[in-house]
Parts: sequence; C-alpha cells; structure tokens
Amino acid sequence: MKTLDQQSAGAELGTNPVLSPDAALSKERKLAIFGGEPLFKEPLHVGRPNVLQRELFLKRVEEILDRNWLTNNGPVVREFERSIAEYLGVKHCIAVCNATIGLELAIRAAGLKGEVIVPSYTFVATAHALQWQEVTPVFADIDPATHTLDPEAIERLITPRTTGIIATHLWGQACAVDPIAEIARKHGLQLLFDAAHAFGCTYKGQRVGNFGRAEVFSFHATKFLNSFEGGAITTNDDGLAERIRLMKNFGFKGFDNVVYIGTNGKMTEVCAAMGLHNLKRIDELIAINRRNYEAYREGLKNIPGLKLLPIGEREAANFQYVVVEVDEKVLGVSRDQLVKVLHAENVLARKYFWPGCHRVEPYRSYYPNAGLLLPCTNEVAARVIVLPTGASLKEDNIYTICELLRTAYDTSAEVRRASAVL
Ligand code: T4K
Repeated sequence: MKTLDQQSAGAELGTNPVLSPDAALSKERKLAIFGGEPLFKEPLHVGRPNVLQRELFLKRVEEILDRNWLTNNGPVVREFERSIAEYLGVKHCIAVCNATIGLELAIRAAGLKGEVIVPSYTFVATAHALQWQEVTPVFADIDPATHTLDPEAIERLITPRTTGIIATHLWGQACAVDPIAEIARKHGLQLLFDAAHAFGCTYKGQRVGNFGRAEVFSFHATKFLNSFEGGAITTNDDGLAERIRLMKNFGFKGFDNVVYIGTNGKMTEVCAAMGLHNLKRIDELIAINRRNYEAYREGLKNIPGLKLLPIGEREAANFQYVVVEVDEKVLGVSRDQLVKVLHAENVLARKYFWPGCHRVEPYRSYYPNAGLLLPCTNEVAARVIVLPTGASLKEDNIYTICELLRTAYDTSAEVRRASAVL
C-alpha cells in the first residue's frame, strides 16, 4: 500500500510550491521582510483546492456532456445528495449552489424572523444570510478555548423578538451542540447550524448534519471537500426538506405551478460531479489534512508564543484549518507583524475571521457598541492566524514554515523594527 506521501506525489495536485533555489533557511539567511529573497517561489495559500485523480473526474464530465443534462436536479446531483445523506446518516440532503444561498434558504424555510443570535466570530456569510432575509443578526460571544458560541452568552441576548439561533461549527470541529440545543428548547427558538467547515466531523459520535432543524455545508473550492462552488442543506424534518426543495427551484411544484416565492439555488451537474468525485476520496483527504496538522504540531511545539488550536482530540474532525494563536508578549512579535513576515516569504497566512462580523459593514454602523459584549471575540480575532494546508502542501514545506516562525521569534526585535516601516 502506498504511503500518503506517495499518494500525494502521484496525484495531480497543481504546482507544488518549491523553495527558491538559494533561499534555504539558515542562520545567515535574511528574512524577506528585511529584503531577502522570498523563501517560496510561488504563493502558499490556506485554501488551495484539492484535486486528486483528475482523469476520473474528467470522465464524469464527459458523461454529463454526452447526456446533455447540465443542471436542474440531474442524475449526478441526485447521486451526490444520496451519497451525502448516506455518509451523514441523515434523512434529507438538498444540494445547493453555495452555502450562503443554502443558509438563506434554511432561514426562510424555517420561518426565522425578528432577531436571530449568531456568533460574530464566523465568516461574514453567516450574518449576511440573515440580513439579506431582513432578519437581524444579534452577535453573541464565543468560548475562547474552542472559538465557537458560548451558550451562556446566547441566553443573555434573548428578547421577545428572538426567533432562533444559528451556531457555527468552526474550524472543522463541532460547537457545543447539546447546551445550545437545550437553550433553544427552553426558549422555543429555532436552531440552525452553519456547518460550512464541518463535513465529516462528529459531536458525541454522531456526524454533524443531524443536529438542529437543519445544517448547512459548504463545498466551496477552498473547502477540503470541494465541488468548485456548492453546498448542501441536511435535515431530518420532512416538511422543511420539501419546502427547501421547492424554494431552491423558484417555488415550482410541477411544470407550471408556483407555490412559494423561491430563488435559484440549484447545484449544476459538473459541480455535483466534482463533489461526488471528492466524496469518494474523503478519508484520503482527511488523512492528508491530519498529516499536515501533526507536522505543524511537531514543528510549532518549541516556539514560545505560538499555540496550535487543539482539534479532533475527542471527536472526529476534518483538520481542514490549521489555526494558531499568537501571544505577542511571549513571541515578541504581534500577530499582524507575523503575517507581514509570512506574506513577504510567500506564505499567505490569513487572519480569519478578523475583525469579526460586528466590525464590518453594515453591522458596525448598525450596532456601533456591539463589541462591548464581545470581549472574547475581539481577543481571539486579534491573535489568530490560519496557515496553509491541503493536498498541495508537502510535509517539508510545513517544517520550513515552522522554521520561519522560529526565526521570527529569534529575531523579534528586528522584525518589530522592520514591520513598523512596511
Ligand atoms: N459559513 C462559513 C463559516 C464559511 O467559512 C463560509 C465560507 C460560508 C459560510 C459560505 O460558504 P460559501 O457560500 O462560500 O459556500 C474563502 C471562501 O471563499 C469561503 O467560501 C470560505 N468560507 C472562507 C473561509 O474563505 P476568502 O475570500 O477569504 O478566500 P478566497 O476565496 O480568496 O480563497 C483563499 C485562498 O485560496 C486564496 O487566497 C487563493 C486560494 N484559492 C482560492 C480559490 C477560490 C485557490 O488557490 N484556488 C481557488 O480556486 O473566502
């Protein structure tokens, strides 16, 4: 049997980022931030798409073209939906064009109105999906240990106008499902989950996709399981599934009968083919991410001031985000200065989800004081960096990135001076 490294090397992964010829890390090497040559010739992205065994995917595309059925609930979309439902052990899966539209459909079909409690520390699409449906997102704080919604913070924000909660399973790990579900039950609130990051993850041994009234996944190109663009809504509620199916197809029930205000949320056949192709390789994709995560853990373990967020210690996780917290006082370099060091070397680390939804428009104008109730969100958003991972990254690249971070620590005084003038 091939090792993961061999499989990765044999797969078509796009261009592998290689070290610049004379830029190997050594004591004498000048960091690019000081004018040295960047360590990597090509940018290393956090969300490089995984495309394994391209020829098999292209064969599926040929079949679609031969069939001349390109979208509108075609056979590949139906197979993708069945396969997801089976994998998750959920009754219904409705494939959609992306998770943002998926969230809007779920919000509308579940009848959310007035105010809905969401984390501010999430991708802005979670809040936008509500606002787009003219529902007010009310931002609750997070647990700094997991970066996901703090159940106690939710309860403090419930008003007579509150109709629901949308909790995000962040970074490929489930949020505190049971305590949040208990609050929703106690107050008669609807509960949806933004599961964009959490395909393949479990909570108390059960796969994410089965909780609340519905959960919404993303299969965007940057997700470890991608369908170019795409998403899926999963639910065990027959009535809700039926409404979502109608709503995603303009509200059509039969040829000429429109029964709802609907939209166009359909997934295309080619997108479903990509999703299905990747779903068949899901164990391999998770194993690659896990290998990367372990390599980072090893590489970062002796660098003071950098803490890898623990993932997958008690539950199944997909390891698709490598999240590191920067303690400026210990490292001697701030998070933003560290990002400058990395970007100069072509390591395009991201500051997800800086600055938090409450500090971007329109929310910062609508609720200028929201941050007063979000101390943990503000702190976490200021110290997180997300590092590159995925199938296109080699283990060596990871150790090089870690050495680079070590150099930033060793030369922190110079880094602070250099980044001040950039
Ligand atoms: N809820 C949550 C919690 C989410 O994180 C997201 C999306 C959603 C909901 C909504 O799901 P979708 O509607 O998208 O299905 C990216 C993604 O665009 C976004 O899907 C994702 N979350 C978010 C966390 O990251 P950006 O704008 O920060 O990064 P982007 O798209 O520029 O990609 C990151 C890097 O990946 C790029 O620097 C380059 C590289 N890349 C990207 C693409 C698209 C490639 O190498 N190839 C590519 O094809 O949002």
